[in-house]
Amino acid sequence: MSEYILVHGHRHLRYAHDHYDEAEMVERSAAFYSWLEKRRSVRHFSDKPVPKVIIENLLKAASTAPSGAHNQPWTFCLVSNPAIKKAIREAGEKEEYQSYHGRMSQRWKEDLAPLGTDWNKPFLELAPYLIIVFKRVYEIGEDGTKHNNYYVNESVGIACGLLLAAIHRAGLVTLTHTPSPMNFLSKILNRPENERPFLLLPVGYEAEKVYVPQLNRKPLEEIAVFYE
Ligand code: IYR
Repeated sequence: MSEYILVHGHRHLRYAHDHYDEAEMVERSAAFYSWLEKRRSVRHFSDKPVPKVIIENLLKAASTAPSGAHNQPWTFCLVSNPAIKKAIREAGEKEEYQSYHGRMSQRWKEDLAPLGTDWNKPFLELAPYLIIVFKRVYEIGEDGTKHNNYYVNESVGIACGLLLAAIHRAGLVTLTHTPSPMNFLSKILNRPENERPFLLLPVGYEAEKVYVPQLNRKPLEEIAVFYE
């Protein structure tokens, strides 16, 4: 049993993080940045299968995210079943068709033009796995009372960020797909009332000879303000 103290009656374990000399910290942080910098949203997938254990590891990594009161307010649904993927694609494309043909403003469509997106979403069937992330807005106690979770969007957003990094680290690709409205996912996956769809991530290998939009990331001067 590791060393512990009691804080208001709750056990706190001794914790020591890894340390490096400053030169190594500079090197490690720079290397991590240049590796993350290579991550891109990819919209064209291969149907090459991905071992399930890899997907399980990705989810375990995502679920290390901090969350409000450590409520861990997320459920990850993994879809590899072709019939369910087809149902998701059909329902999703129906919504997207309506979005691209009326619900989205002209300005929005112009803003998306460089990304080359449209209502067609073949990746929903091609990618070997779809990860559908649900946020758990509340939990139901044993006596049937509802308890709201804390900072649900922030918590689930952070978990999704870690998931993106884990997918990149494994050598796989994804994109953050947010069909709108998303409630068809609750229906198809038969999710309970306390869960709401948050994000859909197709996961797999990129198609052969794939292209991604040319884009620039804002430089540090535009994203950070130092108060020294
Ligand atoms: N949900 C649509 C539209 C879309 C919206 C944004 I903001 C994007 O960055 C990309 C797409 C779709 O998935 O095509």
